[in-house]
Amino acid sequence: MSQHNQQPQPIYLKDYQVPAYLIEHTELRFELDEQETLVRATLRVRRNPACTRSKAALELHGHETLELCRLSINGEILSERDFSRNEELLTIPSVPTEFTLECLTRIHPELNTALEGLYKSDGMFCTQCEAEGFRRITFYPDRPDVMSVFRTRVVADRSRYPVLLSNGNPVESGYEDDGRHFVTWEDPFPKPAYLFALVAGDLAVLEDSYTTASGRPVKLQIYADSKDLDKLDHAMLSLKRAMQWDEQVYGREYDLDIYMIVAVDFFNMGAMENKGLNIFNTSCVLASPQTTTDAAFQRVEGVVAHEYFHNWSGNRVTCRDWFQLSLKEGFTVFRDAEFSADMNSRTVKRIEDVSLLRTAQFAEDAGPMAHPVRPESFIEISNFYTLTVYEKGAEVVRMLHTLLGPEQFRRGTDLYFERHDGQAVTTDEFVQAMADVSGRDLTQFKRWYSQAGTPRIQVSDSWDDVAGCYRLTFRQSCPATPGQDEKLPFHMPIAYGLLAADGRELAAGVLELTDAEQSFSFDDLSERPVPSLLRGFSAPVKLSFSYSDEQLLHLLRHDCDGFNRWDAGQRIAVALMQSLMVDYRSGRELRLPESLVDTWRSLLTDASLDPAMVAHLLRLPSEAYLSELADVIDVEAIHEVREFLLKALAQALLPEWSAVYNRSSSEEPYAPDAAACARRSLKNLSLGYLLATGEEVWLTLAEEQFNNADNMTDQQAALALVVHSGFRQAGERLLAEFQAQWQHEALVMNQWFSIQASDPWPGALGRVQRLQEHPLFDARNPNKLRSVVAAFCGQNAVSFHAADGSGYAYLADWIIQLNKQNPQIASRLLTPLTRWKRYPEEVQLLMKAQLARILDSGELSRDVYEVVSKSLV
Ligand code: 0A1
Ligand code: ZN
Repeated sequence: MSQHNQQPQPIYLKDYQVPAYLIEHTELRFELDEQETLVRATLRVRRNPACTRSKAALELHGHETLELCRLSINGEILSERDFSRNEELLTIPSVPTEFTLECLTRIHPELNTALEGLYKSDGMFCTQCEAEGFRRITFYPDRPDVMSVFRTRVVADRSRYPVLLSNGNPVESGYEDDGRHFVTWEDPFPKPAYLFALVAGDLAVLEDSYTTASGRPVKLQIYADSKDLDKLDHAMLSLKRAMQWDEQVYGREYDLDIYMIVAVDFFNMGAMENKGLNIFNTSCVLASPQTTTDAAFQRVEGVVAHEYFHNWSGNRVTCRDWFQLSLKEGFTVFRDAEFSADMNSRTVKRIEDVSLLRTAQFAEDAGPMAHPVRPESFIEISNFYTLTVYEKGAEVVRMLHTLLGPEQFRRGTDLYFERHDGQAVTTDEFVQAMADVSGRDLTQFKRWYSQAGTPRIQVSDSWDDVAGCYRLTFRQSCPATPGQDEKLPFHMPIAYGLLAADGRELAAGVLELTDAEQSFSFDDLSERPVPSLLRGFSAPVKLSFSYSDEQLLHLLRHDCDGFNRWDAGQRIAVALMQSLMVDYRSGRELRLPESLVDTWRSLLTDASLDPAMVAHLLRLPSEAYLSELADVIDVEAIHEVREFLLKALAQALLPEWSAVYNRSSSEEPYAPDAAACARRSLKNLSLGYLLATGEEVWLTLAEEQFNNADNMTDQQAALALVVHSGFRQAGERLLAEFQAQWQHEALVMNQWFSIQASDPWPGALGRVQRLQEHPLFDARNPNKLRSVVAAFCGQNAVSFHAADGSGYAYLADWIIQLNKQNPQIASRLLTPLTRWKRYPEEVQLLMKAQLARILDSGELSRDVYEVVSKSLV
């Protein structure tokens, strides 16, 4: 903890220096014990020949909670005079050029509520070392450009911890005294400390095997609590698919004899790619039709693949420093998105990813924590595991893929992996590999890594009837972001098509924007076309073009780019909702235009359309997206207008919704394939509209679905829709039944919490406070906090933004409590408060007052201090 009168200082990319010492070999011995774990580290240290600083001291990172028991160099014990220690570093001023350092430390896993370093999750020991957790285990150069071979012996009580795991291959096992046993693991691949992992527990395992393209057998193991052994098949299947996909699409094989995944219940994030031993939040690995929704099934598939892909994009080639985080994360998100697109529907995956980007990432880019994909400075690196680094970073890689084309892109990744295998590098090296294979100058393109903010593209067109010439003019700009007032133009691909009146495509391709203003002409056209711009969302920008309603309808009907068809529908709905918001604010009666009803009717009744696509086309833009688009966010108007439209469309198209519901209800038993998921998605969308009418018949239908469902997607959808549609008594009844049925399934109960926390019915804050008293709520478990606190503050806008400011005070209370207990979670939960500038002035005051209260609440962690202080600027 750092007091804010001695404010934590930022670290700058420009100050990077190569490490003065390298660790050739790391030998660890853990004697695990809840209260007092002993860690003996034996490091073979050598001066770095690349370091030009003479007389550099040896600097080892060490968290303030580490208890140093003994420190020796080449067997000589060091006295207190030989080294110094502060809150972060242990410094030994004078050391030989090559030596063995031995360090004995004592740590306290059971007191570790931050869930970084070594901690206990229920009855097991596990670790989380990215980004800077290893320094909570032992003194070490905890930076990703120090890569070492590890040999780890884990010693623990045999009966309570029969399974002992670490990275690499098991090489030795046996018994020690007092009923303890040990296993020794050796990882032949040099790695940074952030990829170290250890697990000890009484775990069940699902085993399988995979033979790589070159014929090497790999043992696959997924470990979990024995009660969850029946929920591991989907993760195993996903893992094998991911292994095969990476061989086929990137030519990358797995490199160890064993690949292990462990499911833990207490975890700050989704999962972690530790070499050969991934550790997963249970929410990202467990799946069964009875307990898991379709969306969660897909998330498991995506996260399993993501962590597997890191073995090359992250582990074999890693980051030089944490400013380069997107080198591994942006690239790996791009890889997992393409994998999911290949396994399921490409268009649907793109729609989902762009929706997230345009709501949450665009909001981040417009907020006080806006930063480039490669940040220039940070106070706490944990605050930079962001949508910008991950999702926008993936968009940057996608743009390279679009600009170079798939073949050149693949040659670029081959060169990158080959050139840098075993190294810790920067995003420049990644782009250089792409430049080298393509012969292109990507200097301007690199601005995507250094400039923050979402570019705006204004497009206008003109038509010369006589010459048959159509002209598109693009103007690009980018708003100022913290520390960056002026932006230079970006280099970006604009995928496009030109459509004739009968829907034919007159031209299509990719335009490359490089200038602030740029025009493109298309000659010899027989008619003035309708432009389909930014197909597939080919660049992460806000593009505006003054489309007429007719043009948008034309795109909605005829565009061969599925993403842009959906986007045309979104543009129609957004424009309507924005004009209804004006009516709402001036007290005018809200009306549903007949033209929209006709369009929707034609989509609903066209049985030839892909149900997944229809489900997305007919889902109204979310409150979060409308908020992101607003100049000043009017939470109430957004909510009321969306509710109005939902009800009006429900009434106007009642027979159609009912027919679609029946058409998409299947007698067939549950299957998790893409077609069945799409059908369920459309069915549950229809159910939502039917319930929006408020009529009892549809409530009966929903209750039937709830009672008879053979899968969690249908049961949970029915529950959430009944609860959120204002059927209070029925909602209570179903919630009670659901609880009785699922109280022993933690992940299902998280959904039960979250459905209630996001229920906008008046009195939400009181209900949420009561939920926190529930015996299954546990404030130390991040999944529970996300289900209750984050769901209330992030998915229940009308309640969180209650006019009396009670929602803001509630969140601030949590932040103050969690600041000490789990700084990473505290800082993440804080996000909604940081967006105060987007609201009307009186709201701003209330939000800022709570941020100030947090700042004044005493000792703040670096995590919380950074976000609060930057938000108040
Ligand atoms: N590298 C992981 C993300 C991750 C980062 C930090 C963590 O603990 C604080 C945990 C996981 C990934 O991209 O999946
Ligand atoms: Zn990752």
